[in-house]
Amino acid sequence: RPNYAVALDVPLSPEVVEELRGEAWGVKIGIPLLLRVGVANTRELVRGWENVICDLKLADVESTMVSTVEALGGLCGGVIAHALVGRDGALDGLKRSLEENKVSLYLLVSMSHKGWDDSTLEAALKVAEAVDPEGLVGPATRPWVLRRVREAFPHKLILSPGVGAQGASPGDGLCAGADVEIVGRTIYTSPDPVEALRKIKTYAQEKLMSCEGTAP
Ligand code: BMP
Repeated sequence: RPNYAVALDVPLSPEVVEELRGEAWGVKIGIPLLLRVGVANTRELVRGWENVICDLKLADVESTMVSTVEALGGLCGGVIAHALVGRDGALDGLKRSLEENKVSLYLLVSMSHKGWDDSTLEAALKVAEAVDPEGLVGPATRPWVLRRVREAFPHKLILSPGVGAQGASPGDGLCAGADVEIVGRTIYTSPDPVEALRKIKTYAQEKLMSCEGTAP
């Protein structure tokens, strides 16, 4: 069954968010939503979700990353950081701190936009192998990259953005080995976000049945 994370970069009504909860694996929140409505309202909005992934794209020294997550006061079930900041003085300490608070770490090893330079991919994967996070983030827009991430991490959770507004089709990420596709605009700009997510899932389900490879 296709798993989705809703990228809630703008607020939707609590009723719609609650309905989306019944259809999605998780919700991804980040700087746009936190700045728009604040931490307290964000917490209210995502109450009850099993997987709340805080996408702060952390890419800093350890103390700043740890302090940033602490400032969110237990809001996050998972946190996304850039793999390329490396371990010593950065991700090792972040992971330790997250573990103490039972928060999962997801490492971003490649981004979905055109300008991302995948000559850094192997370096990012090497950092990720050493850090041993809960999961990875990689692009649905470049399936060959996702397949490489899956090859490097056969058993880790892979989250994949780029479906919809950025050009990948529902199921592209899943067919290339991702466990969860992340979708924002196609859902939150729709007049009926819940129906939009249902349609995406139906499309992905059909694609999953016909694609080969490492689909979950
Ligand atoms: P959309 O479906 O509207 O393109 O949203 C994708 C979401 O995933 C956004 O929240 C974006 O910040 C995030 N994202 C991305 O698009 N590409 C990446 O490589 C990593 C991301 O986290």
